[in-house]
Amino acid sequence: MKGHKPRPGRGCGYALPLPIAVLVCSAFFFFGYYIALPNNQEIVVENDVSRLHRQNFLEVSEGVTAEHGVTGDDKLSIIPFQVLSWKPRALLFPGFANKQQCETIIALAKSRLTPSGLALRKGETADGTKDVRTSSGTFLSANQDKSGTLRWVEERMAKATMIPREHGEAFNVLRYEIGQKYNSHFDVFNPAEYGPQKSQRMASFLLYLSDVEEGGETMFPFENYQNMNMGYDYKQCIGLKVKPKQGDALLFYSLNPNGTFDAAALHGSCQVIQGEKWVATKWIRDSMER
Ligand SMILES: O=C(O)CCC(=O)C(=O)O
Repeated sequence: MKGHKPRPGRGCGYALPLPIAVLVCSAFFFFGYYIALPNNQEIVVENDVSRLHRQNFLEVSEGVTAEHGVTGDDKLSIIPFQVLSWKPRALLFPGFANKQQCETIIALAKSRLTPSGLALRKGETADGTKDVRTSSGTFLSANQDKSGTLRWVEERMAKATMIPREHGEAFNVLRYEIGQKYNSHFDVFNPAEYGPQKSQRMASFLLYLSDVEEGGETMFPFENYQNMNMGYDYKQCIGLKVKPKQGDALLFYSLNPNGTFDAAALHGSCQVIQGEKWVATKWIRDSMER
């Protein structure tokens, strides 16, 4: 062993020709790097929303699932979200659905549109409230959609909210043309104004089916309980504004965790200034009774 010293110019200290030594050392380096990253491809995907947008990459099952109960999933669902507000509790799910899914829903709704209606308070008339909501729309249930897209959206939404899909009303698909809007309102029905209710709309889920060039934001004028004492005009487009983007979904809760109404959940649609807005709304009830 005496005098056994690595010779200069010989990679890794062995008597190998230099190009082979470089090759062998690189192979060891990349092998070591690979095994030092166990199962973390999914973590990279989870953080890469733009890649999720491109691939509509929704579920993975390799090596990252936990033991689950009878009604659980054997796959890991990746549903990225951003908390937009705690007052009201509002979340945005970027890239919830893909372009093709949005266009399938628009195509299904397009030939069935009629002027949007309103639930009337005691003493109100359809004529007296016709400027409150000027969009057109239609109700669609998942079993009217042979492509299965609406069913897919419902199932994914049930996972994101952990509220069973049976609590959802039919989708209300809406189209807003230039100048059209929905004045601010609550989705809950105050029994003092609307009469006795069997259940309440506890949460609302909006899937934006199109981009809008300008305007058409979903607004929350009382976000963080602001603007409540200024004699707010329900037509005004102020507060937290969520810009529609095709495929993104917005979820907000109208009931507080203790079941009381959240005043910060007042919301509406700003008027469309340029372009056209398509959105599919699903109201989620606190019980299956209507
Ligand atoms: O179109 C929107 O952004 C809001 C829709 C809405 O408020 C509703 O359908 O209750």
